[in-house]
Amino acid sequence: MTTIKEVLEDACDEYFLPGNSCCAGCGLEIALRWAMKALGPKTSLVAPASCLNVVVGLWPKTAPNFPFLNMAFAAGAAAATGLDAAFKAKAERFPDGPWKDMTAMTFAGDGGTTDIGIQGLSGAAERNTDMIYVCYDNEAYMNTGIQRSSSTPHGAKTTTTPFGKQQFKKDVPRIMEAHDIPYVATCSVSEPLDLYDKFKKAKEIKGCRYIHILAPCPPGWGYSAEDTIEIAKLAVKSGFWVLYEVENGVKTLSKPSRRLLDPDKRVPLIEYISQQKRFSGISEKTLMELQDQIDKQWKRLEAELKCQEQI
Ligand SMILES: Cc1ncc(C[n+]2csc(CCOP(=O)(O)OP(=O)(O)O)c2C)c(N)n1
Ligand code: SF4
Ligand SMILES: [Mg+2]
Repeated sequence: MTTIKEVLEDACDEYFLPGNSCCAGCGLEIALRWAMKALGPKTSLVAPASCLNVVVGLWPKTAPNFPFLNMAFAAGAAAATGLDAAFKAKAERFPDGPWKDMTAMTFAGDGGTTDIGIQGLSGAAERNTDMIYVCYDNEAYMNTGIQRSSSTPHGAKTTTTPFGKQQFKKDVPRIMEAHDIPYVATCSVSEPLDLYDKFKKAKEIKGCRYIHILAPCPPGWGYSAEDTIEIAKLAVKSGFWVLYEVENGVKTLSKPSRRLLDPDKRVPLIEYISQQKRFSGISEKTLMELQDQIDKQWKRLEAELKCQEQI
């Protein structure tokens, strides 16, 4: 894994600039800052309707120091498809122009990915469009006042699930895996070096790449801004959020999650849940259902990894 010293030497430039209007402790900001450090300025970003459109601010004081395109809510993947086609056509026509080796990337929220954007995303994946699609997952529609999305976890309160969400979180990385695209990865903002390495790797791969980042949101989840990293760490350590990569169909657990195949190594889920107001008053029954779902996800992972070894 890249070390922090190497990042400071090789990627000290900042592309998502400070002074933006993210809330203090915003997971999205950390995710984008580190992703851009890995990708560099020859990246053109598509942002469907989300907090990201707003936090970048107004020209001439905008935070992104790279090409940035605000897009309609459902059109994230379609817009990156168009950008990629345009870059390739321009690069062929003007070989000395700036379009060669541009990366088209969508950076969408969970609402823009797991709900309204999934049709366009699935289409782009089926075509193996040469782009990176990122979902920063704060587990609700934060920009419009904390409404539930299909990525909101079971038991979490939002303004549209005031007694806790009944359904379970949709597993979109697994859906993307089923598209047989060259690269799928999950990340957490609490593991920035892991995130950095995954984006570096994704940059070198051709075809459709999908990266799903857990990006906690202090006002939406109900915790203090200074606790973002701790909360994101607990999501990983409790086994709630698994870090892995799938490269050409081969799945590997990433280092922070590897030892958690042993259930005794996972910290109790309640340590993660109890720090967030959105889970306040959660019943024993709901907590057990959530735990069951997490255990099931690990059992399935274990079976998949064993099956791979046998092939
Ligand atoms: C078609 C359409 N419906 C609704 C909206 C209003 N809207 C803007 S941002 C947003 C929430 C986006 O949620 P998510 O993708 O999770 O990003 P986040 O706000 O959490 O960063 C909504 C509903 C819109 N812009 N377009
Ligand atoms: S509401 Fe949440 S995701 Fe949006 S800017 Fe604030 S912390 Fe970030
Ligand atoms: Mg969201």
